[in-house]
Amino acid sequence: MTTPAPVSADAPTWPEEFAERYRALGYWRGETFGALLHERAAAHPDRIAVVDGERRWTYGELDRRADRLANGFAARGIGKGDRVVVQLPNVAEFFEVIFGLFRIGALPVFALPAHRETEIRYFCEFTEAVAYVIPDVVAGFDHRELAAKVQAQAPALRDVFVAGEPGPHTPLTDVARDDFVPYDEPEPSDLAFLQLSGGSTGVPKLIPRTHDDYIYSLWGSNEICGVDEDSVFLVVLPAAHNFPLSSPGSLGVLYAGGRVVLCPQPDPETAFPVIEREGVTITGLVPPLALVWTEAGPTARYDLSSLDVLLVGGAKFSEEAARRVRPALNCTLQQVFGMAEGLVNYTRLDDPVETIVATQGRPISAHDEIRVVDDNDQDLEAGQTGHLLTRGPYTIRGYWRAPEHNKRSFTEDGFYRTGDVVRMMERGHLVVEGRAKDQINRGGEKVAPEEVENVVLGHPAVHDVSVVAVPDAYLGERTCAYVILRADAEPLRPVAIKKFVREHGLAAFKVPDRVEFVDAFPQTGIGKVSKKDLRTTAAADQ
Ligand code: AMP
Ligand code: DBH
Repeated sequence: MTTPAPVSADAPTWPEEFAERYRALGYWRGETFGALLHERAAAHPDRIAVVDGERRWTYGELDRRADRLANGFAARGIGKGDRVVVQLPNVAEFFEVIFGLFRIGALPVFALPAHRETEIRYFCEFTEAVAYVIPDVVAGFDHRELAAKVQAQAPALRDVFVAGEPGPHTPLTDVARDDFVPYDEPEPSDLAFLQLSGGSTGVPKLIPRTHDDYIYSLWGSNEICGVDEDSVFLVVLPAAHNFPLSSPGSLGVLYAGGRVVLCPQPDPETAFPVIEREGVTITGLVPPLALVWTEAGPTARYDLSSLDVLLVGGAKFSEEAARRVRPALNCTLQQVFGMAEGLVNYTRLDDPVETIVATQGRPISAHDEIRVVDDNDQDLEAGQTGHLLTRGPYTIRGYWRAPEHNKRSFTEDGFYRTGDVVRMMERGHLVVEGRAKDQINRGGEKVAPEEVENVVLGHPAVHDVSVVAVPDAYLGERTCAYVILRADAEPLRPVAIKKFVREHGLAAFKVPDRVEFVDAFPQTGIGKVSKKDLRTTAAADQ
């Protein structure tokens, strides 16, 4: 078993005075995920916790399953602080796996189902993951083949566990054991998992979250979103994403003793009958999906009357679209502006309609510190538009193993530079006005241009490339790659670049939507590529 390095070596944590304050204020309750599932299962063993199609697991069953996996993981030498990449779609196994890992203090690394070889290899190598948990085949893609390739390149990766037909790997069902295998339990202040950042740099950043801080964001969200033991939450977005996981998400609902229902696909034809059948009361969507649901709502053949609250976030939801939610779906809209790094803002259920449709909400906590600053980090007058900096009881103080990047992404006194440009309204609500970070928000799916550029540059015919956002009515933004070919290269078609990116093994949402060949890039005064001018050209050429 590996001995984990102290947390402080991997990521900066809260200075002791802040930690003490957050405990004294009652935000950090000294709970761990493993222990809280035990408690809920003891209090109401027969209540349903997770529904996946015909499968219905009670709290008792989820708890037993997590225990059996914890024993099995421990028996295979997985222990406290070890990293395990978890890439599962919206299936019940996701919960037994993560609670099994939480219990032994091993850290799930939350990959998304869309991630492919490049991302997975990076997560496995960078985190020195000892195991990787996958489904068998999803939408025609065989995750077992990808796992075999990655395993050949990541020396630390001992095990691949499969929820389904295992192929050459180990079936998850073989891991579970009834006999107790001793393990070291985590402390509430220990890391619980590594979440992913949408990022703006060449490689994704890993976000270290502790039991204490994340659990606060859960019960804090529950209070604001009205989640209690009668809540039925539909997981429409990928379960591992921070939004459906924690805002208030599946984990918030499990904390409250409610019911989590997994939706395999996000379209109304799939989701609406599940809402009717399970009496779903609350769910969360990204703006493009919210548009599709609002269009389908009025003529739906299903009874959606159980739905009380629709959370929309991940990208800016236009005021116009926001106004349509209640008439179409007869539920309360709650805008949510959050980030896996921490800070989450919600409009309140009893806010005036104008606030609900025209702002992205205010922070969970009275102790979320918000600063809106100019380019020189000087605080602006109330109501002015500027960069959002934040610090608080559930916002990280640094990314995992990224000391250089942390110097840029955090101020000396620990504020996270969100990269978002906001304006604060009188009662503390934030309006997202734009973005300073080099990131493209494709309907809630974040694309770091630099990561895609690095891949395109590997094409033998490419001299240079610049990836920018193009406005899009449906997704908000799409991606456009401007490519300069080598002087001696044969002409290429755009599809060749797209194919190259896909074959390189990047998630499909990162493949450029549009590719334009140019002879040169517009330049800024000092000769840098002017992404601003490229964006203007891209928008005009649509
Ligand atoms: P990540 O850091 O990858 O978790 O992505 C979080 C980012 O998504 C935020 O910093 C914002 O740029 C964006 N975002 C999330 N929710 C909203 C929202 N409701 N409106 C506008 N942008 C949002
Ligand atoms: O976009 C996000 O990352 C996000 C959006 C809403 C998030 O992490 C969250 C709520 O918690």
